[in-house]
Formats: sequence, structure tokens, C-alpha cells
Amino acid sequence: MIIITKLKYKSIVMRTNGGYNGGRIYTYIGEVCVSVNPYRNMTIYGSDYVNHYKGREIFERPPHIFAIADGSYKAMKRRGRDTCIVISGESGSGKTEASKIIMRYIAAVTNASGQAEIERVKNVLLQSNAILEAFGNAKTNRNDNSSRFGKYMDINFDFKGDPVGGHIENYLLEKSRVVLQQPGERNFHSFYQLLSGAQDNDLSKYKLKRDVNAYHFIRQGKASKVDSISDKTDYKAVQQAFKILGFSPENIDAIWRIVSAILHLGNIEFTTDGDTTQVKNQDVTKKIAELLKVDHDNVTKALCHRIIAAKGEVMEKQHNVSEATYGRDAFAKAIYERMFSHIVSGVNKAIEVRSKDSRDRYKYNTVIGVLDIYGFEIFERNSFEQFCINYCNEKLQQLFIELVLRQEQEEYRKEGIEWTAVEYFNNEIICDLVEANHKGLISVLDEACLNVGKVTDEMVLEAMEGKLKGHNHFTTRKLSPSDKELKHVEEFRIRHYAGDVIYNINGFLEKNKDTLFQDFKRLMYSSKDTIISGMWPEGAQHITMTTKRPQTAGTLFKNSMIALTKNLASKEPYYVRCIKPNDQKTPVLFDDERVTHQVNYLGLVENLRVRRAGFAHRQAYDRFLRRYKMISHYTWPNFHSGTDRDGTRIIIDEQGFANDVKYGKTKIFVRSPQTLFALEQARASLIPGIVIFLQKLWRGTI
Ligand code: AOV
Ligand code: MG
Repeated sequence: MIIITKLKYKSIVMRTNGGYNGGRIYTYIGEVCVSVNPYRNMTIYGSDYVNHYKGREIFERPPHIFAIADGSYKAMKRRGRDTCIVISGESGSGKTEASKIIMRYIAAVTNASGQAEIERVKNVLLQSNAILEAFGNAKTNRNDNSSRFGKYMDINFDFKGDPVGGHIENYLLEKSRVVLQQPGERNFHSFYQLLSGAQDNDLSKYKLKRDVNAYHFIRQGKASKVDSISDKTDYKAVQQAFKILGFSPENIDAIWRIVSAILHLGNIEFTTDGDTTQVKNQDVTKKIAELLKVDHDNVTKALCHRIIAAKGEVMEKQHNVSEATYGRDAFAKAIYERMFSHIVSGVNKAIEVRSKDSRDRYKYNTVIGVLDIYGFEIFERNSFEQFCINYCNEKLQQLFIELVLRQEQEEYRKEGIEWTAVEYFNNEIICDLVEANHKGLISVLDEACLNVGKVTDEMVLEAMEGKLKGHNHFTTRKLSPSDKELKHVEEFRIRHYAGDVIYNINGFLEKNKDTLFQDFKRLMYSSKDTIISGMWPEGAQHITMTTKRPQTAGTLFKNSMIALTKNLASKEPYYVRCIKPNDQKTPVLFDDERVTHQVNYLGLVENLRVRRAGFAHRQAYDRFLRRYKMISHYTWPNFHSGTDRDGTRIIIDEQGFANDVKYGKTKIFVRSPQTLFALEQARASLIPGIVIFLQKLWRGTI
């Protein structure tokens, strides 16, 4: 069993009481489930375990993620509450696995009557993971199957508590990976799956060789084989899942044709004679044109120059080689991203609620939301993508602080419960550093992007420094003479809740602007394949039409994060906090230092203090009385001799729990879960007797 032991006043470390190897990887702080990645397959998710946890109260069984899934499910089913399960933790700590375990649990405990449509929905929900992971996950230096997009999935339930549909919201895909990978990393799994898994005739249809090293876009990391992954098996699973989700053969084909076209795009080379730039290897552009079903001339034109409209006049402007290469990469990234969104829409179509009667829809509005995002990460070189990912983790930490640490203490204060405040670090200041209007880093970056003159990344860094000099969590300068890390000219450091990260400013401007020359949009729109042209509706616009400047990538992401946290805060939250035991991905090492660090920054120390000094359960007096009035003859069947609070007190005193509770203004606070158990048990043992009593009453035999 993992226990949390208090070492010193300020630091707490999770110790495995022989239990990490013994297979106990979960523990609780209050109702927050803490999970340690076992890095090996566990036999604790089978149907025996499902039955063990199904319908049980959270503290009745040893800690398990099933209990959290069941808790949120019960709240949704019994009380009609929208709930959400927020899974957080750094990269590789086990979030994605946790989210799948939760989904499998929900699938296992629902649809007792075996309705075909509900079985279909469950199957689709489970199968969607194979597809989304193929196109949205990749091997990084932190995790062999790292999520490179954020995912929030709502599962809709009917009044019987069966899943009838769902919806996926995806957040910012790390598309730069399509064209560039760090040493030791891979591109998205989909590329390798296609090359390993497709039949020979399919490969020749896509004009591909079965050789990863033949393609520039997927060989840069020099890590194409991953021990823990079988691309061939995964390809089959993805093809199968596409079918189960109802993707048409044409649609599946279009998707793999785009993947193939991207592989070919990476091999395009340009030459110049000083005036004009040309594609060196036109055999490659021919393949791309065929795969995307567009005109070959238009492909080379879009790659080598662009059409610009100025004052109503249309002109052609030649690219130089570096502009052409930039355009090619932007094009590859954009078509992959569009295709990913297209796939997510396809998944959403397959899982949308298919009510026959639109009036039924109101019955389907209880949801459980499951959030699985990219975890906090620090690499050798950190860029705009890590900046967004780590900001996203700050937002989730902020939500945790707000709901678990602040509101909890706020409630004690409001209810007039005696309480010594627990201090904690509030990371709001870091969220503000990134997102504040005018002064935040995203705003500064946006301002630079709006500037029509020549702006460089270094100038952005200077502007950031100008606005944020002296900020406790931001610096562009070395912290001390011995600080060797920061190279002032192109780097800045954010002191995140989970550690210091040094970001390299190079590329921030471009990634934030996220420009794609219009020519490529028109090219894609001109495709004879309606599935492909359908992904690019804006390509229909005439060249002279001025378009509104689109929002920057940073602002879009910021707004989506603000909307996400607002959505989560409107639901009853359940938390899974994932911990990574070591950086070697091994089941045999529990690295105390790494774990202590995570326990500290996740705020688990404070969480524990609030819970220890606090109460496992609280309930409004009227609800408490309604639930437990049957266990005292003073309050059963109705209590008339005082307030609800008086009635509550009678029950508690009679059961001998006076020392374990406190009375607030409107609620009773129960310290230990055991008390709650005992009350529940007392109630449960009386129910049969009460039913008989009511029966007799009804029959008039008493
Ligand atoms: P993450 O989602 O938190 O990272 P994953 O869920 O992908 O991390 O877990 C990383 C790896 O740890 C998995 O591929 C498994 O090999 C192993 N693992 C995690 N949880 C379990 C478990 N319960 N049982 C067995 N193995 C497990 V990232 O997506 O990188 O933030 O962006
Ligand atoms: Mg993940």
C-alpha cells in the first residue's frame, strides 16, 4: 500500500510500503485519487475488480481509480449532476492510460439490459482511442506514447445511466512535429504505422517504399523503432477502428493519401538560378498531385511562388529557397492539422447522440467529462509548443487550487467552523504572466505579430523584457553569475509551478502567426476529391477578397483554455493526480527525489493538510436528515420537535459520533469516512425492516 508519510514539516514523500512492487499503485487524499505509474501491466482492471468496486462507496474498498470512476458515475446517475474527471500529472505519468481505464470501467458497468445502440456507442467510445492516438500521439523523450494534443471527452447518459453518445473537444495539436523531431523522438505514430502495416499493394498505391529512412519528415529523430510499440499491429487496430466508427472506405483512403503526400512533401528540394526558384525533383511533386487529386502545375506553383493582391491588382511573387522551404513545411503541418480535425469530427459524428425524437434530447443532458491533456514537460530545447502545453498545465493546477484548496477552506470560514488556514502557493500569478491582457506574454507576442514592419524573435524577447522585467516568475537574464543555463540573447525562463523551464524564442513569432500562404488553401480546395476539398472551404475565396486577420495561435489556445476551465468548474470535479516514479520508464525504480518533487508541486502536501484538518464529508442539514432519519425513532418517520439541525444532532448523538462532527451554519461536517460508513450501514440494515413496515401500513395490518 502506498502511504504518504510526513517527513519534515514542509515536505512529504510518498513511500511504497513494499507496495509499489506489490502492485498497489493508488491512494487517496480525501477524494482525490493519486496514481503512480507502474510501468508494467497490472492485473487489477479485470471484471473481478469491476464487480468489487461497482456501486460501492469510495472508502469501502482499497484505493482504486475504479472508485473515482464509480463516484463520478453515481453522482451523475443518482443526483443528476454533471461531473468531470480531471486527470493531471507530468508527461509520462499515466494520464492517457488512466482515462482509458475510466472509460473501460464506465463501459463495463452500464447497459445491463444489452441494448444494441448502447453497445454500439460504448464500442465507438472505446475504439476512438486507437484512432486519436495514432494521429495525435508520438514518441517523445519523456513518453513512448505521448499525447501531442489535449482531449476533453463528454460522455452523455440517458435517464437510466447508460451512455448514449459523446463529444470530443481537441486542443492544439503539436503540428511542428510533422516537419521536425528532436533526436530520439518520432513523428506522429500514423506515419510509421502506414509504412509498417499497409499491404504492399496499398503502399504502391500511395507511391511509398517500406523504408522509414527514405523520408526526411520521419527519420530526423533516428528513433523509428520503439520497443514498446508494434506499428504493424497498431495499423490494423486503426483500420478496424475506422470501420467500427463508420468511416467510409473513401474517407479512410483520403486520410492515408494525405499522410502519404506529407511524406513525399518532406522530400521536395528546391533549386534557384538566382531569379526563379524551382522544384528539383518533380517526380515527387507529381506523386503529391496524384495523391491529393490536384493539378501538378498548381502544386509546383504554390510551392515556388505566391500570388498577392495589392490595391486590387494581382501579382505573382517568387519565393527564394528558404521561403519555399518555409512554405512547404507550413503546408505539410497545415494539412496534417486539418486532417486531424477532420478525423475528430468523424469520431464526433460516430458518437453523437442519435435520438430518434428531438424532444428526447433533454433526457440526454447528463454528462461525465474526462480530461486528458498533454502533461507538463521540459525538454533540452523548449519552444512555443512547450510554452502552450505548460501554460495549459498551469491552468489545470489553478483549477485544482481553486476548487480543492481555496473553496474548501472558504466553506469552513463561511459555515463558521473553527479552522487554522493552510497556506499554499497560488499559481495564479503564473497564469497571469502568460495570459493577462496587454501585459501577458501572449499579448506581447500578439502585438509583435500585428506589427507590419520587420519584427524578429529577438525583438519580441526585448518587448517581453520591457513589459515584464522584475516579474518573479520571468527572466531573460541569468539569475546569478553561476547560472550557466540561460543564453540571454534568445532565451527566457519561466518559473513554473512544476519547475523552471527555459524557452528558446526562435520560431515563437512564426508559430504564433501560423501563416499559410493562400495559394495552398486554394490548391487544396481545388482537389477533385471532395473529402479533401471539404477540409479547405476557405480556399473558395477569391484572391482579392480581404480576409480578417485570423486570431493568433497563442490567443486561440488561451481562449480555449479559459473556456475549458470554465466548463470544468461548472461540473462536479473528481481528480486523478498521476505521478511518474522515474525517468527510465522502468517498473523497478521508485525515485524518491523525483516523486517528492511532484508531490510538492502538485500541491498534495497542502491538499493533505486541508483534508487532515478537515472533513471527509459535509451535507446540508435537511438532506442529512432526509437520508438518515430512519435510524432513530426520534426522527422517524418525521421530525417535528426542532430544526433540521436539531434532528441531525439527535441522530449523531444517539449513534455516538458527537466527537467526530462539527455543526456549521447550514451543514454538518463529518471528519472520518468511517462515521459515514457506519451511518450508511445503519441505514442499509434498516431498509428491509422499513419496507415491511410500510407494506403493513399500506395493507392496514398495523
Ligand atoms: P501521459 O498520458 O501522462 O503522458 P501515459 O498514460 O501515456 O502518460 O503513460 C505512459 C506509459 O506508462 C504508458 O504507455 C504505459 O506503458 C505506462 N502506464 C501508465 N499507466 C499505466 C497503468 N495503469 N498500467 C500499466 N502501464 C501504465 V503525456 O501524454 O506524455 O503527458 O503528453
Ligand atoms: Mg497522454
